[in-house]
Amino acid sequence: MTQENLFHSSGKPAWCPGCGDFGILSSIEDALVNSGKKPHEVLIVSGIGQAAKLPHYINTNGFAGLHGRALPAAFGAKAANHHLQVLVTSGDGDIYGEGGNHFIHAIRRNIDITLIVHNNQIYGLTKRQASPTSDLGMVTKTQPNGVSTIPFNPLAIAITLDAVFVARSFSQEKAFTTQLIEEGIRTPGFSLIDILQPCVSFNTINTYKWYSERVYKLDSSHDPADKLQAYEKSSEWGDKIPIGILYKSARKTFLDDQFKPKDLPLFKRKTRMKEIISLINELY
Ligand SMILES: Cc1ncc(C[n+]2csc(CCOP(=O)(O)OP(=O)(O)O)c2C)c(N)n1
Ligand code: SF4
Repeated sequence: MTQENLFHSSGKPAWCPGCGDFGILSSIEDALVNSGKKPHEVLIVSGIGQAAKLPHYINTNGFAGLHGRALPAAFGAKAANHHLQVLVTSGDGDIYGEGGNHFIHAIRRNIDITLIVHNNQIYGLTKRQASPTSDLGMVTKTQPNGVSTIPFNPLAIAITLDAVFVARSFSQEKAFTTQLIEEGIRTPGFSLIDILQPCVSFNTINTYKWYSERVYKLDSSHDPADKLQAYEKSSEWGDKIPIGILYKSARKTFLDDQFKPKDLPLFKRKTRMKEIISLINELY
């Protein structure tokens, strides 16, 4: 980008030098510029963790929720103002672990939110405990004998639940990540972009080198409309890890029946206090 990025904030991120989170922040800024949105039209919601600090470092509206609760907060905001472009950025622990239940049901409802998960396969903020995506055998402070529970596969779950846009990227592939986020933003409904993000301080296994040696871009032989092919790709993990758009489908979003794009957002409508009080009295 040559011109000044409107979304760039002067705040200095409190991330370790070399952390993959920097690349993701920069890709989100570029994707938002390319989307044609203005900073006041965008809300970024997060939970708790290193990744979840991102809304502090970007020039948009921001909301830091409780641990694992970014998605319900984001849904509330989208329902109150359907004109807002709502993004969620958080870590694999926050979204797939503590927030796992919300992850599942937000996809089922097809809420129009772009979810960007910084997947470093570890709890970074709390200094190296296994996360739901840690590989089997990984030794951590809390798993001294190695992780023995099978990893959570967010892409396979999202495909099963017919998420409308399911993609994976690698934080070092900045331009590629930008494109995927942009497409996620443009897609109406629930988009998942899971981004492999090296944690240089606490994950000494899944490093830049480890990911670089394994990731490859899906080519035109992959058809994102083919659910079975998407499944196959979502389970490819080890010597080869595919990045790109794994799955795309189209269906109505949760709010499609409630609001038309031109409708006045809920928060601008007059509160009908009399009716609300009578409803409360009826239920009380
Ligand atoms: C209810 C609650 N439980 C546990 C914690 C402690 N905690 C803070 S961040 C975190 C995990 C963060 O991991 P992840 O989401 O992967 O983000 P990262 O720091 O790796 O970016 C945990 C367990 C908390 N803050 N609140
Ligand atoms: S601990 Fe890991 S995830 Fe957190 S800022 Fe440092 S490198 Fe990034």
